[in-house]
Amino acid sequence: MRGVRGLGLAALLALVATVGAACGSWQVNSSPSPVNAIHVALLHTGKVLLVAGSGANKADFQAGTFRTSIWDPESNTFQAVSTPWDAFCSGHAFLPDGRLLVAGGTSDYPTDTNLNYAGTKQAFIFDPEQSKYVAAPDSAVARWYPTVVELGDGRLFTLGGFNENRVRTRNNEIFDGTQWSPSQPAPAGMPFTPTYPALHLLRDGRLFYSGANVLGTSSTPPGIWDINANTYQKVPGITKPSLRDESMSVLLPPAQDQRVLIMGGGKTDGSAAATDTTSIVDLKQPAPAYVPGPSLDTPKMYVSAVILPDSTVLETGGALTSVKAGFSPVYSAQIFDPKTDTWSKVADPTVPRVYHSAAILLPDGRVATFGGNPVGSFEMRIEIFTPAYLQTGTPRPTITSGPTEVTYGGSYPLGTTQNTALTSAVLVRPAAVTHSSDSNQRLVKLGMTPTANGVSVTVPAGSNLTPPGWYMLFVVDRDGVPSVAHWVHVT
Ligand SMILES: [Cu+2]
Repeated sequence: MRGVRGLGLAALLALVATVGAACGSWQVNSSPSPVNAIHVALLHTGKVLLVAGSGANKADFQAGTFRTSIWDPESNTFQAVSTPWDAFCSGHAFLPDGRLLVAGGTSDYPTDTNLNYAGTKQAFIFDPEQSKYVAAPDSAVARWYPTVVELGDGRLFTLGGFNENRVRTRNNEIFDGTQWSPSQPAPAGMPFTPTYPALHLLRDGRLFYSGANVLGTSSTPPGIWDINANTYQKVPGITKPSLRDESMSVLLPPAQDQRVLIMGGGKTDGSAAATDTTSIVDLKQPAPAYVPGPSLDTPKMYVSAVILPDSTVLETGGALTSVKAGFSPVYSAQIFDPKTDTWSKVADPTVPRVYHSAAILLPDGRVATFGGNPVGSFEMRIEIFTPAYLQTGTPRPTITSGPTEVTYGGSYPLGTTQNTALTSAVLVRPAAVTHSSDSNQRLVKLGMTPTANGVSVTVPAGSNLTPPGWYMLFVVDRDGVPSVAHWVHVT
């Protein structure tokens, strides 16, 4: 009897293990974040920058207590970083040399007479080599909730946000690594003042505004903005345009396909429940239009979406409605396959991720999630998703040698433990995410041919497709199993 029961349990456990292997698994990290992880960026050192500033905590703001920490996911250790201004609600993007511009932030919290926050002109550059912030010139316009997009020439286009008078700005600027210069406002008649607008750099150098934003107004339709000619081509067809606050949009992998997926969203003021709808647009078309995509398995806003090295997209976390309308997290995650435009269910996370949460791809192929800000508290736990591609039981491909510096159009030998079994080599931009917004997230497919000792990879021509900077290079085998990333600097 005992033996039979033991066998039954073993069979059951085997079944559970099989199901788990198909869905991946989540694990809460043994150490919580020491700071309110509202802004999260993966540095090319492999460490993770966690930026709180005052961390949505008015008492800390008033005390001048601003925090940043560096998490090393390999040693699971944290290093405090002196933070010279309130980086809470700043915007950020990597410079071509791998340093992170952190622009704007908070100069005041809401008052009795004005419920808006006030932005700051302050900007700093985080240097991963020195593990410290270096002062940058002030921007001309103060910004709270701005977006920073890297252009193909490596300059950082910065737009949006509330200024020091707590008013939405139309004034845009460009940071060239040394100084700021003004860029023209969006065309007349285009009220382009969203906060944390999601803009995706297209192969032709124009910027696609997906409709995803925070503290939303739907008064600006999705469209393609040529910031040089200053023209704006509307992109029609998005479903539920008024429910794209705290949605997330992603340039679908590979970036060569020039398609964008927008998923979920709601209303920050809590006046409506979140949506489960998605829309997809093919921006290669001369007159692109969104078409409905497959729905999420649950309505959600505060969506986190992360490009994975196997050219799929994980979406996770979120809530059924605004945190202002109650604490209603959803514990769900799915993976989108752009080859079939379908979602697959994966294991559900266990930690709630609502307003001020974030998720990033780690260099080892796992995904880490951070933060979340229900009214009156903050989620400090870090939870890590191990995708099914790391649970196949087969050996991972390994990159044993390769270049550090690569250039557009160049071909490079990679030493790998497999050659003909590899099906793709890709570059993935390291995350710099906040508020469901990471305009610079992308995966670029490399040319790849087998060699005697590995593969030869070719970087595509054109810096708009692969803006200059540091990328994670992964090779992926025929079972979809990625290597650990090899960092390369693209110029
Ligand atoms: Cu915020």
